[in-house]
Amino acid sequence: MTATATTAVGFDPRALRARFPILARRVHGRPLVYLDNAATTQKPTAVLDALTSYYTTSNANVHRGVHTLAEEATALYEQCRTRVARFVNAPDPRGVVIVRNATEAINLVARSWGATLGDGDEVLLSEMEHHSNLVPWIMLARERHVTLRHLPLTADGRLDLAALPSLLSRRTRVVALTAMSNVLGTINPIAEIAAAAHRAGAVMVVDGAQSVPHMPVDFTALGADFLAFSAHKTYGPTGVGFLVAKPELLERMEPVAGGGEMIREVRLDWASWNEIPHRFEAGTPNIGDAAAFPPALDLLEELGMAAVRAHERELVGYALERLRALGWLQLHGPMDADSRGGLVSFVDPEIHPHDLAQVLDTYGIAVRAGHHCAQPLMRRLDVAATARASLAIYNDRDDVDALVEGLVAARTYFGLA
Ligand code: C6P
Repeated sequence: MTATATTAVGFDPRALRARFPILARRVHGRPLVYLDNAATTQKPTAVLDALTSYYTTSNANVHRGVHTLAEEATALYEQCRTRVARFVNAPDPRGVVIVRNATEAINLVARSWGATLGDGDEVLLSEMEHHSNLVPWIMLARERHVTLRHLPLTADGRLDLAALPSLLSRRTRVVALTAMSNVLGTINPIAEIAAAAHRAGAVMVVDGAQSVPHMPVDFTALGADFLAFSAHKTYGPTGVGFLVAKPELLERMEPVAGGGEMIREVRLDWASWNEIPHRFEAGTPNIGDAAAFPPALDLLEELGMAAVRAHERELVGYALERLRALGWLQLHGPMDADSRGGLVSFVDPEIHPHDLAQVLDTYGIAVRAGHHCAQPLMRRLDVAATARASLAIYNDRDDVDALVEGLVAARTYFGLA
């Protein structure tokens, strides 16, 4: 075991744990080692308090009342929008649509921007996408006879950029890529690809579900047109996500759901639409969870996203080194910590990933096993499933050591050691 230490960048992950009450719990009589942060992160007390405070002091519907509670609820809800815009350096909070999650954000683009596509138009994706950035486009392709193309991967799990010129053409209307793979950990060169997409006349959709919580993400500097991410993977509540967009693109888009709040005027057989972003937020939104998200952003801003990335970069480098040294694991994705975010997918050739995850759970270690909602990538890697450990601000080398000890113990458990 290594001594607890402040990271080179200046925050102490172990000290941070005191701010996440769930991390004090025990699982099967052992201290919880939570390594499933790519699925969802844990929530700090400040978020839990904000949720309680919203419901105990300010609960009301938004944008619809002149009474004090309604004004407070609206201010809290709109503050979430403003804070998200600031956090990702979006030019204008009017470009931030509050949705349920990253999935809904991408579906909104595929349905609404996608409605401007037709026969012969192309959407460029990649082989490493999560189902959330595949299925909405498959649905679009079925409806509108759009052709889907896919950037292939190199042997070490990066986007094969050599294939880009042959896949990107004047027919390409949308390029939609993950900024960081939830299986390989690969961090993709989005700014470079966005520039190429724009030269071809396409819009750039960025799936930021895994990048926004773990590294500095600058919507403007990336050259993104649309960016999707979820609060629940960013230390915030479930049920809230964001589509960050260039306002001028949203202005040109039709709503995909009709109802209250999204209209300007309604007659019996006719309606006109509200201003952006409200045009895309039909019905009563998830006010409470939106109100509770800014404290999560406060925490990340307090640490600094460059420091968060430096911490996770150091830790994933350590994890790669230790897991590799075991000698029997197949590791997926680039082997250098600079090219990847804080997660590692691995396969023990003798133990099914589900069995491995179950044994690790008996040691209090939470990892995910399965296809990680990336079945085409599993096929490309020629595996049915992987186990995956994913890191966050409150993890340290002790957690990686516990994982390694758990993997050794699993071999003993299955009579392989
Ligand atoms: N991945 C995991 O890997 P939602 O469920 O909408 O909050 O996020 C969807 C999503 C989109 N893109 C990427 C790259 C993702 O990793 C995810 C969610 C989780 O464990 C759940 S499958």
